[in-house]
Amino acid sequence: MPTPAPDHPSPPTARFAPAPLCAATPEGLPDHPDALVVDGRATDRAALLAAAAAVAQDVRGLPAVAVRATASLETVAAVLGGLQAGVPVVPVPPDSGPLERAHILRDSGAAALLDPGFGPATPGAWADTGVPTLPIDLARQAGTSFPAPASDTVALILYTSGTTGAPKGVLTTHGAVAADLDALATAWDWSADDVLVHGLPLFHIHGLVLGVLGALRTGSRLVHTGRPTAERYAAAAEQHGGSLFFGVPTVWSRIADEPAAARALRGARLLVSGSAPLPAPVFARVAELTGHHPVERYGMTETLITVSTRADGERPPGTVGHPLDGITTRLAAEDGTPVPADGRTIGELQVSGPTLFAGYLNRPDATAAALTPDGWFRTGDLATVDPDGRHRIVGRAATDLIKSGGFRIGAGEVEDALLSHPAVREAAVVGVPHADLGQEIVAFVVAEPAVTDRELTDFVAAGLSVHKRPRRVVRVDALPRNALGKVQKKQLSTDA
Ligand code: MLC
Ligand code: AMP
Repeated sequence: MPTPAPDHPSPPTARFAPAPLCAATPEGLPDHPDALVVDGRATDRAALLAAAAAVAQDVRGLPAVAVRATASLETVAAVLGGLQAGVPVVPVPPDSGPLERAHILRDSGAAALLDPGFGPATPGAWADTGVPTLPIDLARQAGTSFPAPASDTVALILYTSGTTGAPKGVLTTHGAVAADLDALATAWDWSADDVLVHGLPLFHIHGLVLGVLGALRTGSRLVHTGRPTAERYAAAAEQHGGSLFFGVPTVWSRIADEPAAARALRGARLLVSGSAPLPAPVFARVAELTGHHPVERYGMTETLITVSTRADGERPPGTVGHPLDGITTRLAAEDGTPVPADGRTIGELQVSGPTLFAGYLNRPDATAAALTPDGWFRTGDLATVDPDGRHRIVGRAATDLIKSGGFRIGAGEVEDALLSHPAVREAAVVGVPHADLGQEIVAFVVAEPAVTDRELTDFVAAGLSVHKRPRRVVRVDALPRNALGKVQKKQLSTDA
């Protein structure tokens, strides 16, 4: 393994009092014509705030508002508008198919859908949903200011997969987001001097909470590259002076495969990886090409980011560092008893602190199951903690939660989608280790021979969303089952 270059010291930072989530500018921070650049379009903060205020006027008083969350300035204005109005925002993946979006819209109780593509001459992309569609027009600006919502007001309802069933809505409050962003700003020395670059989707916490609300709260400029490609990250470094780069491990792996693009990040201040484990070889290659040890941080939709290495600390590969300010962690054995922090003994990571969710919407059963009797969140991730407090994530307790390209996918949800195809009699979905995606979704099916693999993957992509599609389909005559009829996934082999 090549020797990574030394970590870079952090420069002095321009810290302003953090902006409330609903404001786009920390007090006293000068505006900038390119404060936010999303997929090549730029805005200053004042114009963004005024466009968001116009959205806020439209949605004020609604129980929740959905956003077709394309990677666009309109999505940013829509989310900010909902936050200003104190209305829970439900970001919906723009590629979500009818099954998934119908569930999200129904379950969240969204009374309107903000659609970046909707206008006088263009029908909304999802006019069929039965939820009234509203436009997001950046040219429509309002000067209204709204009182900052209380910290226990729900800011976002983010849908995330469990092992079975449809995705659950995670209730995330203004206070939780603010606490997390402030703790991250401290850990990463993240300030108004930074230019944040990423191209992650705007419907999960990585791209939206950290990648948009984080930039607004700290006052750093944001360059969203539309897509998270190596070339676009390199271009953002060169054209915009990007200093802070976010990516999931798949993005860092692809950057490591493009040496010229990777070298363009040498002038950055901090590279951050998260949402899935960063393989040690990718860490080493990124370090060699860019001169930076990536920061690795760990989190979940339900807890936000809770553990991270730091800008001013060591960043050895394979560790996610220490709990953020305000967060406490512990390891528990299967029977709930404490596991020693000896760097060797594996336990389930449990977390506590101000960044935790306020529960799953409409799912008190699932909320209760996710919490211990004394109120800690059971992450379901297996970890070790060494005597110095360094955390290492070593796996997941449930094999039916798949992480592919940084997306969390429930095996059960994909199986249900496959089983709704008339040619499929049985289906079992697993995550198989994959060099680029971390895990690849593989579907074992008992199906009519006439249906093609492509038809089945397209069926899932169209009904759920593109990233939930199996990348491989394996035909079997029958699924291996135990005496009780339960599928034995460990016996499924992709070797053939
Ligand atoms: C392929 N495509 C299809 C298709 N097959 N379209 C329709 N039907 C099919 N059957 C199209 C797609 O629409 C897309 O088109 C193109 O093919 C590429 O899609 P892909 O192959 O799925 O993309 P891929 O290259 O694999 O994406 C890699 C990636 C992506 C890294 C860019 O996985 C990604 O964005 N990951 C980020 C996930 C993330 O943000 N997770 C954070 C969760 S929060 P087109 O036209 O669009 O190219 C979290 C907590 C924490 O985890 O700690 O952060
Ligand atoms: P999500 O709910 O999409 O937010 O996914 C959360 C899951 O991503 C966690 O439970 C972990 O399994 C995984 N994860 C996030 N960050 C890391 C990391 N740095 N290392 C390993 N796994 C991670």
